[in-house]
Amino acid sequence: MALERTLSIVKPDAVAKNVVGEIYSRFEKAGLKIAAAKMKHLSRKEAEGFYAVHRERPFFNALVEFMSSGPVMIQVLEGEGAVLKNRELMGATNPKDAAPGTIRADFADSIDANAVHGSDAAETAAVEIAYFFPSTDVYAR
Ligand code: RTP
Ligand code: MG
Repeated sequence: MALERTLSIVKPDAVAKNVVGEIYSRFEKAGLKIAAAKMKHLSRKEAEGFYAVHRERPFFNALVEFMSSGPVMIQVLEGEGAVLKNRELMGATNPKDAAPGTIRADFADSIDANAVHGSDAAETAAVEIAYFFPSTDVYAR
């Protein structure tokens, strides 16, 4: 497996629930290292730009509304197979389908308020990381 980086976001619902530390702990226990991090309240425009691939989808407005409803924690995770490893830790998009012990099973309330975002491939990870962090703000771990 290759050393990878992936973009992770703790969404507004999970920040509001005060479980950022519990979620970070799961990353660390799985061997993922935090290579960059910041808290940010996304504007509508920033949320639209980030989720631009979904702009034609019926849920786009709700998604943008939710992602700009409160501060999020944005981090770059680094480790062996980081993209897939993070997706496994997150669980399925809809918490009803998420495997027990995953972040979404434990902290998400609905398919909209689903606690975390994670890049879905190495290529999208590179684009998403650059959307939020200049390369000088990402640290090799
Ligand atoms: P994310 O991008 O946030 O990590 O989530 P994901 O890969 O698991 O799911 P994706 O298909 O990329 O969808 C992005 C977010 O849009 C919302 N969604 N709603 N109502 C629906 O059918 C629906 N489908 C997706 C979810 O909040 C999902 O996280
Ligand atoms: Mg996605």
